[in-house]
Amino acid sequence: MNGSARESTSVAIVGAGPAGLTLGHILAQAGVPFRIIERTTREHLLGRVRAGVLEQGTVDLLASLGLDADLRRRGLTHHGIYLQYEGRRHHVDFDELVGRTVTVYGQQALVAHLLAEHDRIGSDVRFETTGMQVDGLTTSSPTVHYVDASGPVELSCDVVVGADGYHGIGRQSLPAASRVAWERAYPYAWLGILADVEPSTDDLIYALHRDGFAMHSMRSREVSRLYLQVAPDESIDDWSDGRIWEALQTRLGVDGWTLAEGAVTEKSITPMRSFVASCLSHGRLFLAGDAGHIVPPTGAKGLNSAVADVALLGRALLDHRAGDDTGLATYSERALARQWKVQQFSQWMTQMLHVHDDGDASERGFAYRSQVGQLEYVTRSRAAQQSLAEQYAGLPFSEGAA
Ligand code: RFL
Ligand code: PHB
Repeated sequence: MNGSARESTSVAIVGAGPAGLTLGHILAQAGVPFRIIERTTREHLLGRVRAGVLEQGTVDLLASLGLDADLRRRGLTHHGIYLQYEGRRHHVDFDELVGRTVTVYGQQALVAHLLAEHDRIGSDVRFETTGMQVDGLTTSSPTVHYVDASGPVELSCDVVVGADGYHGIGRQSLPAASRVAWERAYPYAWLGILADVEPSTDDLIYALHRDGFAMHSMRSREVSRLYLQVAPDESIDDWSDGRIWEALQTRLGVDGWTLAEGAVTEKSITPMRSFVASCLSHGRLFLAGDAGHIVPPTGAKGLNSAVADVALLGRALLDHRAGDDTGLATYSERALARQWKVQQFSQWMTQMLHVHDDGDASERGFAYRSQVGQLEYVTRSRAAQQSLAEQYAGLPFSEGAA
């Protein structure tokens, strides 16, 4: 680009979501130069309400980087989840079944903390960039082109990391042959709210109800997070706060328990999909997080998968700096081997807990009754519960190809 400022770094990270920000900290701690280039504003990043559950492996990685101070203070340790169907609620006790727990800590809080720590250590993070393009990926010195407030920039680097989410340019920069992906859209979406009210439960409740799935999560002792299965083309304008609470009361209700209501401070509808790219690398470009794979949120795996990817990639980048490229060469295969197990779990939880509206009355009845059968099996079989607990609490980050 004519007139571009020519700059250089070692690792160019596209995207300041959980994947990009965490990778930045792994590199910072090892003294590897990097730049994080983000399209949106800092305010937009800080305003996004998304995931809520951190696996033990995610918490451990953050702790190993010294990034767990806020998490320890504000995160809520959960020993299991409730599965609910046909008006009955059953506890699945992860701690007792597999000796592990999960931590409820909002992605919003995590991103805020990771950014604040980048500010504190003086990391190179650029916001509000446009015109992102990458080239020279199969050379030893690729270039990232973008425009920021100072004008066009030509950033040469050693490695480019596409941590830029599902809609980013990282995946689009793969050659056509490597861009093959497997995908599945679901015929429903999640309507999520944040409400200023003390959670009415100790552990998260996942409920199958004839009207559709509902979930009770939380962000703190004062803030509840709740979700409802809705049609994918549903308009949020058709869901008054009153209608939302009424649906939540119906779907989450069990005898002798009350769902406390409070002021709704945020509401949005999110479509659901499963998506896996066939390859997470091309030359010196590596994809991490939602850029390479998406899961429906029922298994609470998206954010955790992003962190699992950068744990592997960070290690591989440090080995690369030390002259060993084995980790980079096998990154895609290892990350995808773990990811397919996560995909299967997320799809299984989703299928088991959502109402399927397709087919005639007999097919719908068949689907619902076999889901109830599956939930009865899971809530009565220790082996099934152990399998659920092992996967929900999180497979090892090193879980990959043999
Ligand atoms: P992100 O968070 O999408 O960040 C990508 C960043 O890249 C930027 N970007 C660009 N920057 C520069 N140039 C470009 N051309 C760019 N294009 C894009 C974007 O602005 C953005 O800032 O991806 P990352 O880091 O891979 O993180 C993934 C997670 O955000 C995501 O998987 C989770 O939020 C998914 N998820 C959940 N995951 C869990 O592990 N546990 C949960 O409980 C959970 N619940 C959820 C969820 C996602 C949800 N929604 C809204 C999709 C619940 C919901 C409702
Ligand atoms: C959340 O708290 O936002 C949350 C929790 C569990 C999920 C999905 C989302 O499976």
